[in-house]
Amino acid sequence: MFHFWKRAAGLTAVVAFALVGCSSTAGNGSATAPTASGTGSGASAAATAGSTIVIDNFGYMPQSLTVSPGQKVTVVNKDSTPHTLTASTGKAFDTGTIAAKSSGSFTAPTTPGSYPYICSIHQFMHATLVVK
Ligand SMILES: [Cu+2]
Repeated sequence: MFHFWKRAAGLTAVVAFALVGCSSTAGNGSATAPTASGTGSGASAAATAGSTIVIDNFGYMPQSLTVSPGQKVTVVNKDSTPHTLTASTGKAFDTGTIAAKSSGSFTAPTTPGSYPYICSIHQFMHATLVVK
């Protein structure tokens, strides 16, 4: 009888541990605070954007860059992973692979318009080049 009670108590402890594990995971999932850090320097980044696109942490900055027709655009890859900057349609422009911690460039299309682009290696990365 004593042994049975001891086993039951052990099982209860395991279940309680599992529940704690679940609830702490849910707590982490709902905490969205860490994304706030990038927005503070937005004003200064826009002021110096010019015709340079920066790739940092699997994202393009700025998300929309306006350039003149045929303008040269420099692309700086700050990640430790190779990336490309490739027009989504029509092959209007393509930097080819830009090595980690390196930079590349491309020439903007001469036809005004809005050109979405992606990284051909990580196709979830996307932003837009506006020519006008
Ligand atoms: Cu990439």
